[in-house]
Amino acid sequence: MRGIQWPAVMGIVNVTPDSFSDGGRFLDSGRAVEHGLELAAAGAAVLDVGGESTRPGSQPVPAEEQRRRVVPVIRRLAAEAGVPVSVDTTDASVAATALDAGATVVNDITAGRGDPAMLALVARAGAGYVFMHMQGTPATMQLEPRYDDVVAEVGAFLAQRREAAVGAGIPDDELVADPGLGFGKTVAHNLTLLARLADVVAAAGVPVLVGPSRKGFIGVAGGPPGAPLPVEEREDGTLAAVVWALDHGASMVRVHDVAPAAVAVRLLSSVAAANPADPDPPVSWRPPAPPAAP
Ligand code: PMM
Repeated sequence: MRGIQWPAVMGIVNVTPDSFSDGGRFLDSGRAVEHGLELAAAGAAVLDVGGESTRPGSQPVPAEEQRRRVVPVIRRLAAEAGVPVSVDTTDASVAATALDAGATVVNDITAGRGDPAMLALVARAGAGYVFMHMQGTPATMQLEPRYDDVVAEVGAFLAQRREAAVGAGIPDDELVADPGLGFGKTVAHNLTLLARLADVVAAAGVPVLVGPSRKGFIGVAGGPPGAPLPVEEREDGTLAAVVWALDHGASMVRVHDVAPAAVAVRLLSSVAAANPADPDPPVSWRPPAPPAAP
């Protein structure tokens, strides 16, 4: 994803009636635009606009309806927000219209498996591409998630989808990989992926995005035993997960509440800069490698 300074915060703009934490709040396009502008002012480096809820049990939203929701919002945010706009969709026809309206990044939770036209479209458009791991589909993914080794399987999947994306013509520097917290994973799977995030980053081979914001495992792991926090009380836990992820190699975090995450990015970047001799700095803060000699 070119032109992004790492690590970066992706701000979530859900133009949906039913997303799990903010469904219905920004369905009106004027309110969604206002919200996106606020997130950009709070420090979002990218605004991710979606018109389809992917909460567990949700059903696909027809492309026409997704377009109706996201295109006016993307058009205005691309013109006014001063930061890149991404479209959160698995449908290449929605992505194409969004790119025409000014989006420059596609966030695809199926990593190109949902629509065979997606990778070629992104390559042709020269857009950035976030590709995510998901076991199953949103309709079924939380019924019985199973892995022998969640870190190895998610890492291998991301490496394989990176190859598919590069093979389709998307260059490595446009790619961002995402282990897909909450997408076909138990609480234990999500915690293991965070605990061993450095292994996921190493397997992916491109910058990694982590999206813990307000998800169920934050409520379970962050609440008292047996009393998970409700969705409106998961902001502190989200920030804790953001700090952990940034300190273990994440290059981007996707959040609803941008301001605290932006503070975390600045603070941790300052801490890392205070020890330039650190032999093992977080991956995302390593200076870019110098260009190879001709
Ligand atoms: N989570 C949601 C939606 N889209 N995209 C990526 N790349 N990573 C995520 O973790 C992710 C996503 C679900 O959360 P939301 O409905 O609040 O946006």
